[in-house]
Amino acid sequence: FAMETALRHAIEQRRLRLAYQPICDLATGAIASFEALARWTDVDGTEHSPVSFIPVAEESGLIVPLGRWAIDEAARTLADWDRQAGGHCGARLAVNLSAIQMQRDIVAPVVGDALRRHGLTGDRFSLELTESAIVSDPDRVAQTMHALKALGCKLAMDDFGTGYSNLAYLQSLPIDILKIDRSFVTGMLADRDKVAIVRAILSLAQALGMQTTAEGVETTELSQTLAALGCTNGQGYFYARPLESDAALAMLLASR
Ligand code: G
Ligand code: G
Ligand code: MN
Ligand code: NA
Repeated sequence: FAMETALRHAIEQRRLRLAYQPICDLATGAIASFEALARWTDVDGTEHSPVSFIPVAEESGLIVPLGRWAIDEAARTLADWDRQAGGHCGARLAVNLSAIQMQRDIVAPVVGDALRRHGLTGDRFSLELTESAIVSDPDRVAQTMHALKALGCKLAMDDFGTGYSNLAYLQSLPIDILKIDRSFVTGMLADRDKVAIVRAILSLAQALGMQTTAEGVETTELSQTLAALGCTNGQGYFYARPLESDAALAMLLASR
């Protein structure tokens, strides 16, 4: 329970922060949006990875306050970036939603409140969810997704291709973006099976009228190959690592 207690205090004392990783148009390199990723530096200086603290948050129920904080913090940042840019800063922010958060919280009203509080329209946000959310409680998740769409938000399926669900949900749920999991992208230039999977995902997305984001774009060759295959956007170390807010805004302003 040591990590749970420390995480509870970190949330209460607002010691979590968000890092922002650009998602770029593969053809032009223009920044389309940033994914907001939770970061936690403990009081003793330890940097905890979300890979370890998000599961603790989910098991303990802390994912509800953590998730609410992330949504509000992302909206606050976007409003701040708009102020510093002297108008619409030109980017959208993507926030991750966990399956358990969607079961336990009323996510759409929470997003609506954050948008209102910070004077933002819903089209400035996208929400990333995983197939596990859909499997866990399909009716509730469908309702939440439609409510988020009614706010004007975009919806992205995260880590696409790695879940355990069937594909039927793709035709019934209002999904705008498929994020191709990094495991298919890493090493794809030397692996015809991976290329085949990426092609299949791209063709599925195109047929369903969805945009695509490739995760794990680490090289210029990957960005060019993915663009040539018709993938819309890319995210990865080739463009930038997750950045502190100031550095993310500087990159955005420099790219305009
Ligand atoms: O880049 P990074 O190590 O930060 O991300 C690791 C994992 O943690 C990713 O799967 C990411 O989706 C998840 N993650 C990061 N921040 C959040 C968050 O605020 N909420 C949820 N639910 N997951 C997050
Ligand atoms: O599950 P999700 O895709 O939200 O996870 C994002 C995670 O991927 C974060 O841990 C982030 O730091 C990491 N990440 C982002 N871009 C790259 C990349 O180009 N290569 C690798 N290896 N990891 C990346
Ligand atoms: Mn994500
Ligand atoms: Na994720």
